[in-house]
Amino acid sequence: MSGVVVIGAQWGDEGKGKITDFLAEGADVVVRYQGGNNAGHTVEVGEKKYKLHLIPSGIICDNTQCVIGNGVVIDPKALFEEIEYLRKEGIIVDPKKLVISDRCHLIMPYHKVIDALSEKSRGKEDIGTTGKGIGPCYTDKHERTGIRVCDLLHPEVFAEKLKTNINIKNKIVKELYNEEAFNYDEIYNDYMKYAEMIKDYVKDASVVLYDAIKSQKKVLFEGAQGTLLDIDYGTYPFVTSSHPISGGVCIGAGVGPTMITNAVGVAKAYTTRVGKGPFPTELFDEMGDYIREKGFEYGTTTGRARRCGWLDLVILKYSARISGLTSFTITKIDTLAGIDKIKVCTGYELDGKVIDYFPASLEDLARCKPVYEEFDGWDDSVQNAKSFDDLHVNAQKYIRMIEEYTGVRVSIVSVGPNRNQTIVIN
Ligand code: 2SA
Ligand code: GDP
Ligand code: MG
Repeated sequence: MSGVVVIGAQWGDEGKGKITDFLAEGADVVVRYQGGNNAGHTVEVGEKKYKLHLIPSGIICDNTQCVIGNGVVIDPKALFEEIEYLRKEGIIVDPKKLVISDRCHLIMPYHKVIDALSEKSRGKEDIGTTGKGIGPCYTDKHERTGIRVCDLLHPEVFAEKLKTNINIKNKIVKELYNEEAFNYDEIYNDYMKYAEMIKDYVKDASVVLYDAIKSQKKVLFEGAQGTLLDIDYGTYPFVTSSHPISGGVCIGAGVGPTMITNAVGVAKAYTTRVGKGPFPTELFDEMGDYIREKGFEYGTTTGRARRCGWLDLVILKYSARISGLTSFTITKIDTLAGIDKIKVCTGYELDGKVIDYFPASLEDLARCKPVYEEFDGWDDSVQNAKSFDDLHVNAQKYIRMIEEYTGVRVSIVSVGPNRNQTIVIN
């Protein structure tokens, strides 16, 4: 049995899309299990660059089946725009290649409006969401008023649930925000068109995955966002509303924990974050700007500038524990090229003591001062390296240092955005 999960070990954008595509060549099925089109996963193959949001990165590989698990929230408009975009790029997307769980919750137009309004109402304390309606959709799921893909296929059920929701949402936006009401007929008609478009893709995805794993197929689970954006384990409340950690797979794809054999944590050689919230190793100086420009650190979905900082090993150790990581993939080694002295955070000083764990309380975290060690840098030659031994000796030391600190081996090093700029360490 072989189920492998690829997760983000930091605040997202670690290069999960690139690594999932790389590993997908040896996989039969690639699965998304949480999040929605807030994600932006980039895959570069040859001269082509693809940006994926909702569809698993395995779609680029010809013989890989893709599954959107029940834990994902689907904006049907965004889904069909992405399918259209991929088709224009010559990628086949049909019901044989893509399966969508009947249990996925639907992002509705009112979720996007409420996302924007609640961000506005938070003022300076806003979360910095992507504005895709993710939080309000998961809120309805847990409130038990959500509308699922299976409801779309039963128009009378959909109509009933939509009516109830519109009544509630209209009250909220009118009374609380003094905004325009939502129009039932408009939304109903649009979603009935989506029902027709989606119906052939819809299955009980958990059964598809169970059968695949039982018949010895290789299944890859592609996490979106990252550990520190997890609703339970992240920097709450500056998090997303789902479970990007490896444990999210069981709930978000409907597979048992015994079916997952490996968990790969993807981490950049430094740290980035987009949106608000604490970030202990953040750089506010020219070094931060250098990393942003060299690494082209701008949001794949929103285009927002990403905040940049040094590698934080406390975070990597935390991710390794929470997700039971069996290996790390370290990306963007090439971005740090040209920096003379590279700093790495090995602990936090909290009230006079050095700790090596990530505190739950943001108030404690705010008092943490990173403790740094300094490493000698390397040059641009790393982007042409084809093996670990080809890497500049200081880059090799950096990788070994990560393994030593976290106790988890590094199995892949990425030295550029392209699929062929990937080194496997045996
Ligand atoms: P949301 O929209 O409710 O999930 O936002 C809540 C927080 O989660 C963060 N978040 C992300 N962080 C990194 N990358 C994401 N995807 C895009 C990318 C982001 C973009 O690939 O670059 O383009 O801006 C992602 N999605 C959600 C978000 O910033 C909030 O901090
Ligand atoms: P994801 O959300 O984790 O899939 O990451 P994103 O696609 O949002 O952001 C990662 C960015 O870094 C993308 O533009 C990738 O093409 C790029 N990338 C991935 N790995 C590397 C690498 O090793 N070096 C460089 N220079 N870019 C990389
Ligand atoms: Mg991303």
